Amino acid sequence: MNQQPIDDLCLRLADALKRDPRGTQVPARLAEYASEHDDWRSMLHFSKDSYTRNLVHRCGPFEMLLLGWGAGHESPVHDHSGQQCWMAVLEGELEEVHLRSTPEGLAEGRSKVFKTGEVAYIQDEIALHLIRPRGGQPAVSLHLYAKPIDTCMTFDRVTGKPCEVPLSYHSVRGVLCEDDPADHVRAQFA
Ligand code: CSS
Ligand code: FE2
Repeated sequence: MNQQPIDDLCLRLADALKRDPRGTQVPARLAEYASEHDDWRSMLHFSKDSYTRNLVHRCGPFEMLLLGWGAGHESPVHDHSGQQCWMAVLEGELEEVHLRSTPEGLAEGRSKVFKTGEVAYIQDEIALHLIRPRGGQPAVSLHLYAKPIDTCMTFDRVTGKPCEVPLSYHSVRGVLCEDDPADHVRAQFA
């Protein structure tokens, strides 16, 4: 495998998380990568149907994904399975809306726009959230989940009803997953 800047980033992040599991250095590393590199383009796919989850790297402590957002796409309201999530915007602008679950349904909190090069952070104690691209334009984001997340809870926008959903990959290292994504993960990272 050729060592690309994004692979170098993964090595640095693995080292940073080993030294400090809270990931104090992660936002700076992600922002630096976002401003200097675009080798991620070879591992990104879009879909007209929904945002895509493209796996870059997976190991015990974390997974790194590229998310491709088409204009008008939106994530469900979701949690992060008790894990930490950093999101760096690589292209375009993304809006993050915080929400919390109440007995009466979902309550909306603050909304914030993240521009190219900016980094967002969330974990379950902060809020649930939803993500969507802004300005009628597509966007691309780089996500770090520590540890990897295979399922999450989604919440119905109207009733607030929770539902556990499996999370799958649209592609792994640029190769589309037409069959079982787990086979691609095993082939690349086992
Ligand atoms: N958590 C969502 C994206 S928004 S952080 C996901 O991984 O699909
Ligand atoms: Fe999220």
